[in-house]
Amino acid sequence: MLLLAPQVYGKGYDTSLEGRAFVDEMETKYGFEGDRVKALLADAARSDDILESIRRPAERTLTWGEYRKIFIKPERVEQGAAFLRKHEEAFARAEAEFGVPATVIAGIIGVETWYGNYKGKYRVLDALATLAFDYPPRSRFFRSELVQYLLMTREQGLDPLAVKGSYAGAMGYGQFISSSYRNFAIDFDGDDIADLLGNPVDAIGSVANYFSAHHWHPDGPVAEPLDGQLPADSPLLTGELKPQLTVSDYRNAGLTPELVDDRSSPARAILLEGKDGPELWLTYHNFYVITRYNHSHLYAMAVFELAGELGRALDKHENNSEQTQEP
Ligand SMILES: [Ca+2]
Repeated sequence: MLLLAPQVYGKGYDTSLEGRAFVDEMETKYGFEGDRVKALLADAARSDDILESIRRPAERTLTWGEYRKIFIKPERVEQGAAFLRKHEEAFARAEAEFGVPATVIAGIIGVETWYGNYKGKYRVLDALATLAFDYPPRSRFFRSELVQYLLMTREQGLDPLAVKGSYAGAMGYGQFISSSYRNFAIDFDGDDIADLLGNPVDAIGSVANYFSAHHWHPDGPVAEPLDGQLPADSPLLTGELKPQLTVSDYRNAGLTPELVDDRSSPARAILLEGKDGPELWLTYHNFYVITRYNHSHLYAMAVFELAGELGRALDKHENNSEQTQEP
């Protein structure tokens, strides 16, 4: 009896079963030319680098102490302060319009791309095709992002072969994924184009818009360090990113947060492995909002701390300018 060899459809994503179904969907559901989508998939290259990166994100392999060191360093603070001063008007407008502090917006762009200096080295098409068709654990999500990417590049008049981004297909100053680009990118400099790839002003407005849409509370607290400790298995260290307890629960356990008077405010304590040992923090609603950008409390803490450093750097700069202006 002959054993049937597994059917081979060729090497490119255009000839695999999933690829052909994708082409059909783009044609029938979204009105793309089938041959055009097929050609794009034929051009898309599978990348082992990308598969390796998605399996080992820094947020899951590093301690807070190690993670913090990457993002909170003098050069990143100095360049961030310069970025804030350079785009002062756009930051002020974003703050006024969306209620999101300039330093938090700059903190995001600083952590994501070092203020636009590293926007990613992979072709977004390669990243999304690789993860959509060769990474089963998240193929649904990335297949959907690949659909969104083709829609986004069509809407924005971009060449889908040309855009570069991260290993996960995130693009531009704020590393928006395709669905976020379509939902939250705004034109913020008045030229009617929402360009997050090359226009820092549009990126500043769009990051603020993203936070506002995810219910950032203007003037709300983000996080504060707590004196005292909790055992690692304490029920007060809840697992979910969204706060499940309140300030009251933590006060009742003898902890003394100071930022919030309202005891019914949602809060979540987190225990971090810092460079000098364990750090206990109480995080609030706005900290959770930062995790809507990247689902990691280490990420949110890095943005929060960088924002704090940027605020101090700006104050210092202002004080120095005032002193030099004195007669
Ligand atoms: Ca624009």
